[in-house]
Amino acid sequence: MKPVYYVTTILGVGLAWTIYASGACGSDPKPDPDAEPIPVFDAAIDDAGLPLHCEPVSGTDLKLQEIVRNLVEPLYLAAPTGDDRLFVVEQPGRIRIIDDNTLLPTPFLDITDIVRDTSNEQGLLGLAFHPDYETNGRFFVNYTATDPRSDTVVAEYTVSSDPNVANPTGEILLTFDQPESNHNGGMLAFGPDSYLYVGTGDGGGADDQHGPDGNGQNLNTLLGKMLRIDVDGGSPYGIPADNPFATAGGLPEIWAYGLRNPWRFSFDALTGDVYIADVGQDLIEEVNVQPADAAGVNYGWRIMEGTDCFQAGSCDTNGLVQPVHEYPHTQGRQSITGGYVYRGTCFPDIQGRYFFGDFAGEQIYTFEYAAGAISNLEDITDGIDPNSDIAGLTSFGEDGFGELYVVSRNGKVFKIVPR
Ligand SMILES: [Ca+2]
Ligand SMILES: [Ca+2]
Repeated sequence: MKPVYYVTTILGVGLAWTIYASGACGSDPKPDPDAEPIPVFDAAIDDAGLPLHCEPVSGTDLKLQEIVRNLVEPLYLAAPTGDDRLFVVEQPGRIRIIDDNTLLPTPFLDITDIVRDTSNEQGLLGLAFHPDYETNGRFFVNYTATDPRSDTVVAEYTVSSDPNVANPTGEILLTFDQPESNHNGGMLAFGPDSYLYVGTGDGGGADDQHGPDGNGQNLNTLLGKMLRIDVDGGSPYGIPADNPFATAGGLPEIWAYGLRNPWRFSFDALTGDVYIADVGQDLIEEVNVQPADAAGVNYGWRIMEGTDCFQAGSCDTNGLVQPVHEYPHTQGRQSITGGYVYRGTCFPDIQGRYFFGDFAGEQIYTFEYAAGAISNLEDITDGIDPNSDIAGLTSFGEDGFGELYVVSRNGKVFKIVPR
């Protein structure tokens, strides 16, 4: 059954997610017997005698190859380093495993009973595997909770003796109040420093309306921030000593601030640079890039939306970091979905290109970044197979070998491959 999509304008236009999947609740989670599996690469051998993940394929013209369909509102994909499986987050509260291009029927984790997803931007929103997952089996999730109702929770879980099934009960690391149902951020990722980074939205509503100066610029709230915590020290976590407000000036978890809804961010696996795609209000979507060690960066919201002053003709931009790329709400675009810098080995000709898209417009773009500027901005949407049928580009994903995927809210996962 094909879900029906329609546009709504709850709380005005320009909110992070304004497309509802009305048919999503009725989607059939069973694998589609008609789905064409992609061919499994013949394993080649590298110089050290180890099997390579793939045989390198040349080419810069790209397309999307469908891997699976019939997931329920998928919104993220990840994998432990070096793991052949793909782990897909379903918004209602499940993590599903794709193994050899097949969706396993039993979820890796099912926490739908404690996840609240009654609003469009709520649910199980993020997943990160510990850098040493292979030996310690630890992973982390970010969700909006049934109790306390709608609060954000970051929790730790572990794998069971069955590698395809997690232990059902986790430990809550961090929880904070959400004043509105939207702008919950939710992204989790480990940085090159092995600390866990948490993207939080400004709390929601519109115009960062809470508090006299909004939440983005308020250093005494975790909302509108990038947090950075040490899950290997302290209980339930530690504060890295070089966090900018570790001892004074703001909440110690804060790494960066001035963010509206950094729905997706990632680290370049080669350079360590962090790429933060921040969803705009009514006008501008933006991508920010900073060195991994840039602490205490102010990304500007709500003083600025992109490179415009927000709600005023002029503003004090002193000390605010400007995006490296921005685009207006044209061509149906209104909610950026950040992706990854490609550092895989299967497709060497696209090394170093950053992929991103838009949830509403469903276009896909790439650019390259160096020394504060981008180059070779390219719209690769035309290369997408029209039958690929992206409807709600919720996320990009990176597998255990650096290969990239696209996650569509209509239940499909695609791999990015040369045409
Ligand atoms: Ca919220
Ligand atoms: Ca900004």
